[in-house]
Amino acid sequence: MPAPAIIAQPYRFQPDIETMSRDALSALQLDRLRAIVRRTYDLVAPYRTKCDAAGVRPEDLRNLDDLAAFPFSLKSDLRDAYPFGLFAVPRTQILRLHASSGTTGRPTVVGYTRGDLDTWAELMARCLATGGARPDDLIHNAYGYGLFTGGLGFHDGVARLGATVVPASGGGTERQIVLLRDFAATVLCATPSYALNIAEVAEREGVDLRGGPLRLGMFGAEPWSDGMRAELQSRLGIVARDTYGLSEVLGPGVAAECEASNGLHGWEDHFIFETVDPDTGTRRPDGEAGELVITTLTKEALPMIRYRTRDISRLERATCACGRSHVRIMRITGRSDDMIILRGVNVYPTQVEAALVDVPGVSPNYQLVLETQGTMDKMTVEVEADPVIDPSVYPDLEAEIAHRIKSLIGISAGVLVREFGALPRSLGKAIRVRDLRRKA
Ligand code: DLL
Repeated sequence: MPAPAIIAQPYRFQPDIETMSRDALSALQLDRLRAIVRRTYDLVAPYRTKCDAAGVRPEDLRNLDDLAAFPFSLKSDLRDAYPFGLFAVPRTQILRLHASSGTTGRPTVVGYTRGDLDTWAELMARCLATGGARPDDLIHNAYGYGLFTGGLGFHDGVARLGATVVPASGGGTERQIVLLRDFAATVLCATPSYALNIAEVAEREGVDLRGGPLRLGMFGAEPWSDGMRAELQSRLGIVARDTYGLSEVLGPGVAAECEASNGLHGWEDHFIFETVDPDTGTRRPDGEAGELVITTLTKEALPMIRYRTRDISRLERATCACGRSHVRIMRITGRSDDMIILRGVNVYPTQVEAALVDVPGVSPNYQLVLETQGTMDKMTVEVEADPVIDPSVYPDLEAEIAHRIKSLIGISAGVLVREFGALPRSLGKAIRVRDLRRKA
């Protein structure tokens, strides 16, 4: 008898779950949703108050659509309950705390039980494998370790995958490059802006990462454009994949891009994803852009029902070419908070990034400077020239960039080309906007 043909299957961390039928997923979601809403209502007083004010009770949840009647959870709920007021378990059952500082006010504190840490590691391993990482990889983790969820979130995921982790954290870029080269890393985990910093420093130090074993980048934690993806792929000699998450519902590990590179699979056995109109809060149909709203289905310490992420995306529910059935969250355009309204036109920093990165002679280091001019807002795009460009050419570059921004986005922006190295380098999440506008 001939030997059975070996069919090469793409590696999946949890194949049965990742390809579960939509019906089975929905049934699982409804069971878990009813249980978590019940628990949160019973154990988290601020949530109970909100439900009572909205006139809804856990027993009103008969099908998944009934969730639309339940109140949203907001970042301000976490701030108001600072530090532990939304926890559904006693502090003694919390094994780890993380926090994000944000730009204003008190930090947002999140907590994890043993069970939560276990789920997180599993989902992170699933994301890494979905992006293309394998147990035999050597994974250099340049997400910041500490209160930020990126470093330790990826760290535990690599351990669960069974690969080798290098806990590099952010910063000390010259040393990171030595480690990447000497340990022969195959996967780099970092924010895209820090990965660009690594690429630049490697080029400056004469270390060729492109020709080595590095083959995959697992990037996320900030918005980035497809142009930036192309830049990172060619400068580092890798495939660049997008991963998404936020501390309030887990940390990294919520969604990851697969080999089909057509949106990020959001793990529906642990979350429900909706999109809503950012102004009115009404649900948007799948396929239409809106604010992403996430409900956790299994979180023990900090359950979140209908959390408003402020992130703008759209959802696609058709089964992906990779065979995974879980919803696809299309690339996040940006946060509604980061949207700039310039003379009536809505602009996200990533749109400007997309217009910039293809212009020969400029590097993708940029900042948008907002100022008040009379009664109007003015935006100046500051961008760096490549080191080899003679300053006499800067005015031509400025004119070309202004023209591209006008034709691609429809706004008139000032452009200032600066010499290479003039703008700050990212060690984690890049600061893309300097807002100098007078506050009313
Ligand atoms: O940034 C978690 C994370 C770490 C995700 C590492 C991916 C990789 P926070 O610090 O709470 O958590 O920030 C969450 O970052 O609401 C988005 O606005 C933004 N963000 C995260 N991933 C992406 C992405 C982590 N892939 C906030 N694309 C989110 C665009 C992203 N924005």
